[in-house]
Amino acid sequence: MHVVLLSLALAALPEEKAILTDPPLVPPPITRTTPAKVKVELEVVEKVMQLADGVEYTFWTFGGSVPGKFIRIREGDTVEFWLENHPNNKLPHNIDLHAVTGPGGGAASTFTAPGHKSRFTFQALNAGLYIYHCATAPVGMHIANGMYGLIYVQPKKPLPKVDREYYVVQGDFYTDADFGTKGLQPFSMKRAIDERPSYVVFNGSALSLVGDRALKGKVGETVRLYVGNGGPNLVSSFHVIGEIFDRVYTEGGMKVQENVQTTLVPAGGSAIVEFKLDTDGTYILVDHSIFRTFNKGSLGMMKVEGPGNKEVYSGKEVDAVYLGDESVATSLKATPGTTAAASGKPDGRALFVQNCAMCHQGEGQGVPGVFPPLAKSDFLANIANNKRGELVEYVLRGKTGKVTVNGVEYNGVMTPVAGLDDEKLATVLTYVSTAWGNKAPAFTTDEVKKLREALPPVPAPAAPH
Ligand code: HEC
Ligand SMILES: [Cu+2]
Repeated sequence: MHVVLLSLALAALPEEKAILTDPPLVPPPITRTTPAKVKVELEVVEKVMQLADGVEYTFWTFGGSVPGKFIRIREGDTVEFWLENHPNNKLPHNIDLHAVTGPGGGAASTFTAPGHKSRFTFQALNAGLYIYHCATAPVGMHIANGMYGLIYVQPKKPLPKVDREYYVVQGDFYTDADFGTKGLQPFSMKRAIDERPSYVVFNGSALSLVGDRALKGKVGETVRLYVGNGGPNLVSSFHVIGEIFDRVYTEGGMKVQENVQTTLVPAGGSAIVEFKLDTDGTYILVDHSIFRTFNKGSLGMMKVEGPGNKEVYSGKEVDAVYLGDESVATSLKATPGTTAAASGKPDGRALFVQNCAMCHQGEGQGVPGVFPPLAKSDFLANIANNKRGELVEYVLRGKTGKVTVNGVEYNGVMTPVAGLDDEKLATVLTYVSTAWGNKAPAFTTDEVKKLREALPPVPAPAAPH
């Protein structure tokens, strides 16, 4: 009796085909108020794409993109799911949808060889935002190659309307070569097992959400991000620099948390975040495990067009010289460890480590793109030989603007170094001029004294306006 009723009910459901979208787009909200039978067709494609600028990788994908296509259905829908494995592919694949109630989330029922397709049917019992992923052995490798995406089971009572919805999924990638090594990079099982990714990116590439591909918005609009983390290993501390999430549906469920700075997105998990665009500018999506952002690619952008709101955010209002507290500067002069005990004379290496190495690094090698090298620097050689007063000025007054060192341009800020008397300054300048094979003449205390006296006067602090 029950069986008959059930099949009658199934037969009565209206049928439709799900709209699937590539990241960062999300299918339109479902406006139906009753369940339907929804057909989803997802094709597995193995293909080479860019992991970063000039870096190629053979991705395995659900629908040709990483993450795979966004699937949107409604709570209570019956889903007829088709997995198609393209005949040009080399491997069998399957799919485990976390939105599925049933063994393996569909994995065993969808195991499909190249040139075949499989079908299974499930009922979407629980609303929420769910990861789907391949679960074919070696599972970690299939996920690491990009086989994940999001399926949103829209609640019967849908979330409030917003102006824009986007789709962003983080993933970690494992190549033998370090970040940025050009060319086609093979997967490294060793690094994957060690959980030492060379890339951590949004939407399958360090380039996916930057420049022309940045997410877009306008002041006054509301935005909802469907955020996922494919892993396979890392947990994401998802943050948007310059925004506060007005609402977060933590872990992609139904509970709302308000006013969140950073939300944790587990591997194989999700979050829905919402915020209003209150003023203009570029907002940066990051994993706040921040070396991943600056050194492994987890950086995306959202460009918000004006008119800006100066009451919400003024922009820079004052840029004045700040001389600090004289007593602090004086106490710094007595910093221990900068004087070699035996001779009483300051030690150049120690002074360098204490005053310069935090930026220019321990062997004067610098940090690419940020701090220029002092070791074998043609720029340093030039000023230490010919413009010795300028070098004194750099250390005492700081240095901004462009400098070109060994053909590479830097445009950073060197802050003034406090607490160096003439003897110590001479010692540290001698050290950097002669260490690591550098060949500029040494600085004497007398010379530094004269150069210091010859410096232009410090401009009076500009009055704040
Ligand atoms: C807070 C970080 C920082 C500290 C500390 C620092 N520098 Fe620099 N330094 C920089 C940056 C950044 C530049 C590039 C400035 C620019 O782009 O205008 C620079 C540039 C230089 C240059 C010219 C470029 C080159 O590589 O030859 C010299 C020389 C130099 N610093 C010497 C020193 C010495 C000596 C000390 C210690 C007494 C020191 N710096 C401390 C950040 C720092
Ligand atoms: Cu697979």
